[in-house]
Amino acid sequence: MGDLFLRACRKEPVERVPVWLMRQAGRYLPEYRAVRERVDFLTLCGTPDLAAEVTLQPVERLGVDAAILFSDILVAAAPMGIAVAFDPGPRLTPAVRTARDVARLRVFDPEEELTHVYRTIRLVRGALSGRVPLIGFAAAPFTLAAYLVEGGGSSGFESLRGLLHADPALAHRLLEKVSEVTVRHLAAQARAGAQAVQLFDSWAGLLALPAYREFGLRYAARVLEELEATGVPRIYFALHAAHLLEAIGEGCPAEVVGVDWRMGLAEASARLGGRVVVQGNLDPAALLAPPDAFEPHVHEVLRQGAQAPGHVFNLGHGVLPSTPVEHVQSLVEAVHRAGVVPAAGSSSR
Ligand code: 1CP
Repeated sequence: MGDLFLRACRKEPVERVPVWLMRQAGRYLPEYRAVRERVDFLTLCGTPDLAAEVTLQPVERLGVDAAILFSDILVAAAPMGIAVAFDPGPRLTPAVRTARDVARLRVFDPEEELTHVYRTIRLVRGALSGRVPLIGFAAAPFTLAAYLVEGGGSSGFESLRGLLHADPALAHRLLEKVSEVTVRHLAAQARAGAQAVQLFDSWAGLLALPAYREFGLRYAARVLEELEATGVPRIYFALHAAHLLEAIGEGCPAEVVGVDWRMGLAEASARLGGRVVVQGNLDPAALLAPPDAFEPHVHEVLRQGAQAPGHVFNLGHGVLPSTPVEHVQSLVEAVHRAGVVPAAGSSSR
């Protein structure tokens, strides 16, 4: 049972649909908030004992079928030479705008600079002792580049989008460097014990299809391709990406593709080409309502997921901080109850 999630990623038979949740370790959990009262977010990410404790919290509380490393997509920016702060949104200084800025970015050795992340992974694997698998993650190159060029969060990331038009060659040099860092960081996570990896492309949806192919997909695909040798399942998640699904299905070497809540999983799976396992996609806002109200939506997600070659239940994006923890518990129980997959050959499927 401990490898249910990994079997689902590999399209192997499963007795029920596995479930984990993006941002399952986070502010909706009282035990997470208790840790955060003592330490700030970056200290938490950088302290293996605490990061491991927080990674395990949702496994203990919810009984999810996978753990996800507690870290952040922006931790890879600091060793590149960019100061990262959260107040509370991210602030990256200096912003990367010119040829000189890009040339100065360090393509570093993560085994030396991000040792704490891999130590966290080893601690978590030891504590889990095979109960559920551990997922590692990083940002897709376009998404990390968006934060580097903007110097922080943004709703439209106009700085990077402007750069793609003003100096595409410079944007490519930036994406090359970010891709190399990302491959190294994820390969090191797999070596340390991460049993699957997810690439978060949270801002890919800002691009039209041609720009996405050139600046988004190309680099995400390169990262995932280079990770094939690790043997761990690769998950690619792009937000707001309904218009990009055909391109992702054709060009993205991932075993699993995450889908946000804006499109049904059956249609998403068909547009992806019907070959990959889909992950998702309950609207995170559904969990703000009581279980009676969201359970029909859970069943609908499961019904549609059953039409794909494989399904990992998740939300369409991260758990919202204001979500009542009891609702999240009810969700996991509902998926565990309802997501039973009929044995092969059974006529009910
Ligand atoms: O105050 C706090 O405690 C910090 C809130 C928080 C948390 C819990 C941040 C700041 N990051 C995290 C953890 C985190 N981030 C995880 C842990 C594992 C889990 O899912 O449980 C993961 C996978 C991420 C990934 C991440 N960080 C993404 C990609 C996913 C997504 O949400 O689209 C992004 C875009 C970030 C950047 C980030 N980190 C934190 C914030 C507030 C933001 C968003 C910044 C913005 O406004 O652009």
